[in-house]
Amino acid sequence: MEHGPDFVIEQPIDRYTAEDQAVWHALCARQAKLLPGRACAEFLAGLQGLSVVGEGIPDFARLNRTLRAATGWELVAVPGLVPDAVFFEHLAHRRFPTAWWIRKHEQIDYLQEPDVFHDLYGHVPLLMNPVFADYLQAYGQGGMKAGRLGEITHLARLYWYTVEFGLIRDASAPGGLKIYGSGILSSQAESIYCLDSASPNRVAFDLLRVMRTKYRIDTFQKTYFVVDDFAQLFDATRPDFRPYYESLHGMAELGSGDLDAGDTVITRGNREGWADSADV
Ligand code: HBI
Ligand code: FE
Repeated sequence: MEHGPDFVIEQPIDRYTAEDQAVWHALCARQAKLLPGRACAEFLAGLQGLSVVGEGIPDFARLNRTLRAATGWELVAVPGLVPDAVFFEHLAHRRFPTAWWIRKHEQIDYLQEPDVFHDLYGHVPLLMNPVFADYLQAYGQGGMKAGRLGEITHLARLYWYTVEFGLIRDASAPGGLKIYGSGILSSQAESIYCLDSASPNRVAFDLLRVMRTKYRIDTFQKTYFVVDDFAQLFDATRPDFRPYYESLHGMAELGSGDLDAGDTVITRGNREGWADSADV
C-alpha cells in the first residue's frame, strides 16, 4: 500500500469484503450489548453522535464531516501501526491515524495490531468529547517534544494507561468505575475483566506513577489506573514535562503488577491467572 512520509492513504472503501462487513457488524453488536453500564457516558454519547453502528464499515470522509464539526478532529486512513514520531505529529494536528483494514473472523476475539474496529470504534467516539479531544492533541504535542528529548517510553506508558486502558470514576456504576480506554472498549473480554475481575490492581491515576510503570501488550492489564474525570487528564498534561522527566530518572521503574507505597489503592488484585512474562 503506497503511502507518503505521513503514512496517510486513501481509505480503500471498495476493498471491504462481505466477510469484513460481517466481522464489523458482529463486533459492533457484541459491544452494543455489553457496554451500556460499563462504558463512560462520554463514549456512548460519542458513538451515538457518530451514528456508525447499524451500517457497515464507515466511510471515513463521511465521518469526518461530523467529527470536524464537533471538535475539529478528523480520521486519516493508514496501513496500520505508524512510527511513534509520525503518530504524535498527527495527534498534534487533530488527525487520528486509523487502520483501514479489519481483522479476520478467526481473530475476532483478539489481535495484536490495531485494526479499523479498534481504531475507529475504540478511539473515535471519545474524540467527539471536547475535553478529551483537547487532551489527545496536547498528548500529541507532548509526544513531539518527548521525541526530541528521548522520552518516548515515558509518554507511551501515559498513552497506554489512559487512552488505551484507562478507567474513570462514576458514582452511578455498581463498582463506582466505568471504562474510557479504547483498548478495553474494543475488546469484549477485557470490557468484562477490567471491572469484574478480582485479579488486577486498580489504582488512582498519578502522572509520575503511570510513567514509571511498565506494561505488557499481549494480555489483560495487571493494573488499571483510574481518573476522576477527563479534566484531571487534561490538567495533568498541561505543564511542561521536562521537570517530570528529570524526577523520573531518580525513581525506580515499576512492573505492570507492582503496587507502590504512595499508591491510592482502589482495589488490590489477588493476582490470579497472571502469567509471569516480560513487561515492556
Ligand atoms: N499507530 N496507527 C497507530 N495507532 C496507534 O494507536 C499507535 C501507532 N503508533 C504508535 C502508538 N500507537 C503508541 O506507541 C503510542 O504510544 C505512540
Ligand atoms: Fe489504540
